Parts: sequence; C-alpha cells; structure tokens
Amino acid sequence: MTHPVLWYTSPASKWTDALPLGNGRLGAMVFGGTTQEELQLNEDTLWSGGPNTPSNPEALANLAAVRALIFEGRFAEAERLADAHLMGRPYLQSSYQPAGRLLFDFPQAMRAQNYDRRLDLASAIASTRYEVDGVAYHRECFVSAADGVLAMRISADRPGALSFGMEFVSEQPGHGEAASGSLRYHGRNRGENGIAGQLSWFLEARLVNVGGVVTSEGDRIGVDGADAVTIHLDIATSYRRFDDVSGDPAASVAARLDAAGRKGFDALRADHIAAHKALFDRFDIELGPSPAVDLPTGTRIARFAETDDPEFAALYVQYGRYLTICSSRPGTQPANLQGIWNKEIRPPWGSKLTTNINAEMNYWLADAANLAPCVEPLIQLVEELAVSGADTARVNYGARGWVLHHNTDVWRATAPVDGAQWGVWPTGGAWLCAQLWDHARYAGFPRELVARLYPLLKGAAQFFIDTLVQLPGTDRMVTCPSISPENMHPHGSTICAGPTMDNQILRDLFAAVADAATRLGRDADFAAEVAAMRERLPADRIGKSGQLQEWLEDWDLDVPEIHHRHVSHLYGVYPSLQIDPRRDPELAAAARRSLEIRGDDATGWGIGWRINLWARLGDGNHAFDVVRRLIHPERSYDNLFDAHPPFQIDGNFGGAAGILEMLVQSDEASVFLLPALPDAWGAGRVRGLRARGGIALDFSWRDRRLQTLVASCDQPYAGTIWHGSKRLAGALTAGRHELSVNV
Ligand code: FUC
Repeated sequence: MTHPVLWYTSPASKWTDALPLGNGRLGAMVFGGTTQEELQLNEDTLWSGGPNTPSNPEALANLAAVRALIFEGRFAEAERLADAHLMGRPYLQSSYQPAGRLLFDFPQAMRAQNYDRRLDLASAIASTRYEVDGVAYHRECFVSAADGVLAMRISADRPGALSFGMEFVSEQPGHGEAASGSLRYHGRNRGENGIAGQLSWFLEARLVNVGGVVTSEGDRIGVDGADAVTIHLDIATSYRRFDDVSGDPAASVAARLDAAGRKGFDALRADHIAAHKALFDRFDIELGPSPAVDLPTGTRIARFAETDDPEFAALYVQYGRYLTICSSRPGTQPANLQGIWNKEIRPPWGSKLTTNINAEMNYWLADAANLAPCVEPLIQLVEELAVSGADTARVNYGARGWVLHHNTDVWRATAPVDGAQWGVWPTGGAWLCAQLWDHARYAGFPRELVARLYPLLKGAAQFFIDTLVQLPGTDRMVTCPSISPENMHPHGSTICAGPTMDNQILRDLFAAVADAATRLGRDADFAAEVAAMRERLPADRIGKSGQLQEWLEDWDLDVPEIHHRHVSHLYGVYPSLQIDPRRDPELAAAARRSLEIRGDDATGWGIGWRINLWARLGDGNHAFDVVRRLIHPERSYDNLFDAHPPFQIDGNFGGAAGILEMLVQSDEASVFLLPALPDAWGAGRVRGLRARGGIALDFSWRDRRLQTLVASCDQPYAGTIWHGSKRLAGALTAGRHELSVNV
C-alpha cells in the first residue's frame, strides 16, 4: 500500500507550504501555525465581475480582411487588424477571487515542541499536533462533501488549557461582525475590466466550546480556558448560473450550518470520510518500496531526482487524485488554473479556465484514475459554453453552433481575449468536446451520456462547417484566423491559417460527431456532411528535419523560441489517439523528432504533457527522466502543488496522468499493459485503473513480467488486452475475470 500522507515537521511559512482541503466548492489552505494559525478560504463561484456577453459586433465586418492578409502572408498586419476589431469586449475576463483568511492566535504556543503537521489523502483530513509545557494540542480540519461545510476541532489533553482569539479578514468589499460564538462576513465581489461586481456573498463560522468561556468583541471571538472547541464554517455567493446572480447566500449558509450543528462533529467527520473514500478508495497503486517513506515530504521532493523513491511517484498519482476529488465534484465549478485554491485578488492569469491546454489537462487524470464522477463539472461547463458561445459564433462570425476561444471564466465568456497573439484561436470548445468524447469512450459509450454530449458536439461542429475556409490553390479547408497556441512563427506573429493542432482537433471533433450520430441513429445527413468535411482537413505534414510540422508551412526550425513550452502539434499523439506508434510509425517518428527539438525542459504543465508524450511513444525511461523534472523543487512546491511557476494545478494532473500512461494505454479496441515501464519501477501493482471501453484493471508485475491480472467490465468488452505482442484476453463478458498472464 502506498502510504498516502504528506507530512512536515514545521508549520507552513508560505502559502505553497500550506495543505489544501476542499469539497469541490469550498477550499481551505491550512497552515498549521503554532502561535498563529491560518485557514485561507475560497468558494468556487466567488469571481470578480458579473454576467456579461463579450461578443463584438465589429468582428464580422473585419473577418474577411484579416483572412485575406493571412493568405497574402502579411501576418503582422493581420494580427494588428485582429487586435483592433476581432477581440471581445471587454478585452480581458474576470478573475477567481479569495474569500479571505480565518486567523487564530494561540498565545500559549510560544514554546511548542514535538511538532507534526500532515494531510492524510485517504481521509482528507489535515492535522496539526504539538506540545507546550507537557500539554498536547491537536487540531483536525476537513471540508466535507457530504455536508457541504468546513469543520475543525481544536483540543488539548489537559482540561482548560485551550485559549485563543479568532477573526476573519478579507480583501473583498464588505463588513464583518462577531456575536455569541459566531463570526460573519457580508461581502460583495469586485468589479473588473469595466464589468461591475454583481455578486453578494456570505461567510459564517460557528464555534462550540467544551469548557471555558467564549467572548466576542468587534469582529473577533475570544476563547478562554476551554477543553476543546469545534468550528463549522461555510461560505456561499449569490451565483446560480453564468447569467443568474439571484441566489440567497445567507440562507444557504444557514441551512448547511444548522444541519451540521445538529449532526455534530463526530458524525460530520465519519460522513466526510465515507464520502471521500467512496471516490478515493476506487484505485490504488504501488510502484515499489522505498526507504524514503519515513522522510518528510519536502525532503523527498528535494531528493527525488537523485534517489530511487518509487513510492513517491505513486504518492504523486494519489495526490493528483486527491486534488481532483477536492476541486471537482458533481454540482461544483470545474477545476480552474489553481483548482479551487487561490489567495490573490489578482491571481496569475486570473486563475481562470484556460482552454489551449490547461483546463483540458486538469481532466487528463480523472477517467484512468477511476474518478469519472469528477468529470461532471466539465460536462456542465461545456453545456453552458454551448449557450454563451452561440452568441459569439453568431455575432463575431455570423455562424451557427457555438465557439470558445482560449479562455473562459465563471461568466462563460467565449470571445477572443488578451490580445490576438493568444486569443484568436477558435478551437478551445472543440478541444473540450474531443475530451468529453474521450470520457464517453472510457465509459464504453453509455447511451445516456452519448445523447447528452451529442448536441454539444453538433453545435461545435456546426460552427466549423460554417467558418472553415478554403486554403487558396487547394481544396483543403482550414481555420482562419487561428494560431498554434501560443507559438510565434518566423513572420513575427502567431496568427496563421490551419495550424496542425486545429486540423487534429477538428478531425477528432468531426469523427466524434459522426460516431455519436450513428450510435444514436440521428442526423445521418449532418453526419455525412461532417465526415466529408473531415476528409478535406489538411493531413499532418513531415518537415525538412523529419519533424511533425506545427504549421502548414515548414517553419518549425525558424521560430524565435525553439524550446517553446506548448507542444500543440503533438496533440495528435496525446491526448488524441490519432497518431499511434503501433499504426503510424512514420508520423510517430516525426512527432518524436519534434519532441526532441522542443526539449524536455518546460513549465510544470509543459513537463506534464511531455511525460504523456514520451509514454505514448513507448519510451518509459525517457518519460521517467521527465518525471524527475516534475517531482523536483523547481516544479513542485513543498505541498506538492505544481509550480508553472507560479502555482498552477494542471501539472499535478498532467504529471499523474503521465505516470498512469506509462502503465496502461488504451484505445477503443485495445488495452496495452506496461507499454512504457521505466527500469526504476521493477515491481508494482495497481488496482482499479480504468481503460477505454468500460473496463477496470487490477494487475501486478515483477521484473517487467506480469504476475496477475483481473479485468472488470461494466458491460461486454469487445476489445483485446495485450502485454507486448502477447494477446492476453479478448471479448470478455460483463463482470470480473481473473485472467492468465502465461499465454
Ligand atoms: C497558457 C500558457 C501559460 C499559462 C497560461 C495560464 O496560456 O501558455 O504558460 O499556463 O496558459
């Protein structure tokens, strides 16, 4: 068993040392301070601004001119014109906001000894222990998905030894108050980029003491001489949907806190653990034992690249799963650039949903790691974008369907933002659709899910049927204007026509639409139209250095930033299944060449992507070399949050997904076991790893040889399970099968 615990011998001295808790909606970062404790708090609908429709009526009139300039090779002029007329109004989006900080003073903790701080990933409880003058103090904190609230218990093992002060501070407009065991904050959100703040929000912390006295003064609470104290806390905003801010936050907070109070801490704790385990325990992984298990987490990160610590790579996977469960649950917002954890009023990149890699990467782990229910917020996001994005499609492009560019926020803004260099990329929604189709593939295409996704895919495809343009002098159809995120080509701009990534994404989207329509027995004419359009997309091209071209032109070696972090044109290798080294050795070799030219050093997510790519290309030792770059103080903070830098959660998910991709790969027809096993993982086992086709796998290995294999199928499984060139099984009935590995 992997021992799924992060632990430390001192309090957090900075935010990236603190330990994250969450129920998808409510997030807390626990510092575990002795004299001063801090819980930094978030609620996932608390963003700046308010409902807005950023479509730009000027765009359509200028579209043809921008296209013409691109086809004439006048890229810089095209980019200037796009900047002036194609961008969304407002030009920037809203940002995810912190609620504030719950602060505690423990004056008696000056001489704390025997300190221990930990996060148990299996129970999702953060705890802090220390001793002062022979008295042991203990704090436990969790955020419950079962009851919706944060709960904390502070206790001492000598009666009457507990005294502290508590207050809530916020940078958001509003006012706080304290009364008889309750702290409250009545908040508003900030306006941003010309959009007024339109949310109200409310926080309440209720405190119950065993022994001692509780007093309040101004907006502070004081506890004197208690044996133990429990705190229940909740936050809510008036956000109901991207176009509706009519919620009553005080009422929802009161309802949840009343219910939590009736239940009591012990029952809350038991139900919290059960709700967490219902997801967390669906999977387990061992990659070999390690003497380093007894070292604090920070030390293991610092030593990972030099030591053999396979247990820590397994822990990295479990931490990624933990972060998925805590940041994305049915009914919550999807995980943003920081999941749900953000302390800053102006967070990096707005802590938004960036769709030219980051938002998708946040969900690369979930299906394989047996957390399919956590993908629900992403489906709901796309359902809402299909509504808001229809306006941008119509106004900016005169097109049917819906479109999303490279970013969105809680208001589901879909127009191009930030500047044409980054924003004029119409394929964000199409990528999300391709990802949701892969989610359906993992589930084995249940009819209900296919029927739910179909209108989203159809709308995304309609947009491209209406906006693809003929590449001059050919019968090929291309996106224009677009970019290959966010790489500048040799003509001083990113703007272009038909970048490889767009062609690959649209091949996936169009195939998904046609497949979904066939499965549902609907829209045969539209499916045929889309399938015909798919044939007219430009094929992938191999360039003069043997590389997979990033653009229609062979520009790759002449770009200003040859080691660019994005590897957009390798989308076809991963996450897409288009370029499979087993079927397309020539394109796979070109992709490998591109990856070599790009190099392995990148941002956190850039490294996460490269691990998956090397795994798909079948090079386990190279993939592991890249894992060493990720589990390293430059790319992992002490709390194991991914460092872009700064903190960005995508690398946690991309990296963990990459480790699983080294152990199992799959497509609709096949499962490949241990396709990219590095030498470092000589023996191991996994339980509950899911593969495409609706199948879950338990297996173990030693010296590269499979020892045991159990496959559990949700429904009859038509594919084949392979280990190298050995065919282990195929055509399985629904249910659990113990399979022979000695065929
Ligand atoms: C993309 C990346 C950046 C960053 C940002 C949030 O634009 O190019 O590196 O991750 O998203």
